[in-house]
Amino acid sequence: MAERTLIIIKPDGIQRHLAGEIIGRFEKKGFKLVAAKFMQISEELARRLYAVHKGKPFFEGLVKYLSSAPALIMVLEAEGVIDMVRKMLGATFGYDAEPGTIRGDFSSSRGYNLIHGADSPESAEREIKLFFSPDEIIDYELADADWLYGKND
Ligand code: DAT
Ligand code: MG
Repeated sequence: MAERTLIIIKPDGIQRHLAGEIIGRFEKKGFKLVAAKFMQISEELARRLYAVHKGKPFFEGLVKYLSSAPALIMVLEAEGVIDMVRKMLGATFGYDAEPGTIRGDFSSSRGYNLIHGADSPESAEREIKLFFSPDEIIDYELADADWLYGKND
């Protein structure tokens, strides 16, 4: 099985009608969607997701933001997907994210940044477990996998 990562289109991404645009970028890149869930994240779950930031001045605001309205949570699969997704997200806030990245193209806020992506294999594993049970993650083949992931050797 190839590497997996967790992404969350946060409440501002849904409210601003950007979910399709964001998913489209990952689809066109060739990542395999293996799980998805649309839900309003509870405050408790938001606290667990962002546990590493507990105690920081922005923590309570961050928890409130993430749990304020529905979000779309997905698991994407591909070799190297964790780092590729992080590059596609751009820097943490849109005001200094590079154009061409999701945050750079669609956000200019210093608080709302549209999307979350796990930052390491350890984070990805922990975060996927917070949102999905094993039977909610679907193992299947993409018909164009050779073209998407071929190595020309
Ligand atoms: P990233 O989402 O790029 O991994 P992070 O893990 O450092 O960034 O922070 C998690 C979230 O916390 C981020 O998406 C938005 C919020 N955040 C981080 N730093 C912040 C700050 N200085 N002020 C307000 N919110 C902040
Ligand atoms: Mg982070």
